[in-house]
Amino acid sequence: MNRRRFLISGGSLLVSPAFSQELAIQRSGVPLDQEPLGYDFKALEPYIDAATMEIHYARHHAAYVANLHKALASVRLEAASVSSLLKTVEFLTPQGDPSVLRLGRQLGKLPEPVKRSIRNNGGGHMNHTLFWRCMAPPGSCQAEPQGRLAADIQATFGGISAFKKAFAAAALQRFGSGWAWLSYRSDVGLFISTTAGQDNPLMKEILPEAEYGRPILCLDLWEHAYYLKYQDRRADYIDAWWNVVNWPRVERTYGIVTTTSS
Ligand code: MN3
Repeated sequence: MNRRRFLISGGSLLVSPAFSQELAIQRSGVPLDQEPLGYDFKALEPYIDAATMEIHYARHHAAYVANLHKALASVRLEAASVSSLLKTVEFLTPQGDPSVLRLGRQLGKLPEPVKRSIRNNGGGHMNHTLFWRCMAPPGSCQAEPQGRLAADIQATFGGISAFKKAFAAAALQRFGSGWAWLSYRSDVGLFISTTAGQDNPLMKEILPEAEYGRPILCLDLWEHAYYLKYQDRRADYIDAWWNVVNWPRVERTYGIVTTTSS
């Protein structure tokens, strides 16, 4: 019996109500509108300040959503979710081959500025949704991963401290705006990567193969995510951010991505 089959058949421990609910969310994709934030703007203090959270969620993220809707409306395009839209992301680039999916064919024919807007704003909307989901008020949950995720982080990176160090190093090396990710792919297991702008590891067709995967944890590296409190001190922001990572949620997402196909 291979590992995946074992996890499915032996996975009764994984099926908590939160897991089932998040599996349903994962299957339906990221909706086209903003989810309510699961905590108050001030809840991540003192590590992420309330003003930054409010501006980030209610203005930056909201603007990505509004601009995505504007782009879709300008060409009368309808999509079930931002996930379904970004599955066809190859059609949002000049080299996209418009021959496979109906939505893809439609996207392939759109004017370049609309395509660019869908990639940037759709990516921005999806990335921020994942980002809010993987944070929680400090002290509200365990401070380190447990169980299988902890074991796999140990096996892959040599432990949680070594993982944090490698993740921070990657995040510091990303020049300008972008994101840092911990993702999973069945043939490589866990890996760290970064993306530019609002791209993400699900954008298979436009990323180098080594960077494609299913994200379980992400960190916003745009200055708007930390400048008010940390100014140019990105390293301090990253250090502080570990205090608000929602490890139980990240573990459940890991459970989902390692036991379901994408
Ligand atoms: Mn942001």
